[in-house]
Amino acid sequence: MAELKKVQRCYHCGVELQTNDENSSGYIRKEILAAYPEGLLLCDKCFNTQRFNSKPKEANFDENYLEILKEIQEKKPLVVYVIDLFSFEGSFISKITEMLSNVDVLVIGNKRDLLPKNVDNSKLKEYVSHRLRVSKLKVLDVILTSTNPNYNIEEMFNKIYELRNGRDVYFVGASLSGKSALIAEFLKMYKNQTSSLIKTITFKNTQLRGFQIPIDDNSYIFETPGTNIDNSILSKVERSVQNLIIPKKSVVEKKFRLGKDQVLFLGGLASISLISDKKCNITLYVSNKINVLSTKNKENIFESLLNKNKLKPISENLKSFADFDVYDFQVTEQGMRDIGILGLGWFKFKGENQTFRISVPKGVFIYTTRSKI
Ligand SMILES: Nc1nc2c(ncn2[C@@H]2O[C@H](COP(=O)(O)OP(=O)(O)OP(=O)(O)O)[C@@H](O)[C@H]2O)c(=O)[nH]1
Ligand SMILES: [Mg+2]
Repeated sequence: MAELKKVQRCYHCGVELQTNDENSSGYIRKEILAAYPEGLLLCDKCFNTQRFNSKPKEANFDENYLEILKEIQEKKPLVVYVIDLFSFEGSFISKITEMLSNVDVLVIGNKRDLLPKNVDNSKLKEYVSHRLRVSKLKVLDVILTSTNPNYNIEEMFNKIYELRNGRDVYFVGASLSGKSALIAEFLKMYKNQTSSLIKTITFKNTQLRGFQIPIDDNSYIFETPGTNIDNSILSKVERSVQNLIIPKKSVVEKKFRLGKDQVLFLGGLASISLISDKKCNITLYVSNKINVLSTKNKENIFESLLNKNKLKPISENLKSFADFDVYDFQVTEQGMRDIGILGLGWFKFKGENQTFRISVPKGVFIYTTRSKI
């Protein structure tokens, strides 16, 4: 009689599993297949797209951008590193900071207007400077700025002229950090006293374009294109939701006392809960357009609140809890700490060996640092 042999297929997409070709459909590693001969298995592709909950990843960036960094390494200009103070950690892509490590850097902490007014500017500057030095950048100075309304713009340009010492100046920084807005403000005060014109250029060996502004007959300010932040929540939601997530004015601090079995929903975009026993105070910094709902944690709570229209804003891309990565953060450090969700905001608390459980849309970066403010 013919022998029946079961074909092993992916539990999610149904494709036949195979262990030979990583680049063809149905691939699964030999060891996994061997370890679970009778298991319900997923092919690699489904594992990565459906269940994947790996370590938070750095953003990918356009490899062309490395060519601009090489140019900077060769020319040793003054680099003006623009950082969005509200979405600070998005600026630290290790390959980029590594390539800037031998260059003079003036750090601009932009969007100061989005942080509460009562925040101590000198402590904030110290924090920013420390964070960049940890990333091995050669920080000459830090200036906090805003273009909305204008704050310290003139100081920034005086500082650039002082520090550049006849050299070119490169504006560098993540997309949306405010490079173009700062340069637009600068151009309002700028008088071209050279024989060259302001023009857009294509950077050497790339298709990347930016502005070139003459400062004297031998040197220029270059505006480089921003590096993409594909691990920010902004890259995971639709335009209308992005508009609610990006604060338009100073964020209002929100204080909560979290107990075990309680969960905070930041709209339908993320959640924070406490796993450890001892109650804990947290202060949350997110756009004022995000409704924060505090509720008792129970099974299927996300779907249940979603169906009852209790969460605002929500995204078309986040319809079930399977669309989220879930992380447990066991806090081992003492003192004031932040846990942040890139692009969305962060919360501050006192480190006391707590464990927080955070859920974020798949692929969104989360981090913990010493408290910023
Ligand atoms: N609240 C606030 N918003 C700002 C500030 N500076 C810029 N923005 C806003 O942030 C967004 C991005 O600013 P851009 O100047 O286009 O940023 P960029 O760094 O040039 O971005 P790329 O060109 O993508 O690299 C815009 O919506 C600006 O209006 C600021 O100081 N405060
Ligand atoms: Mg720009």
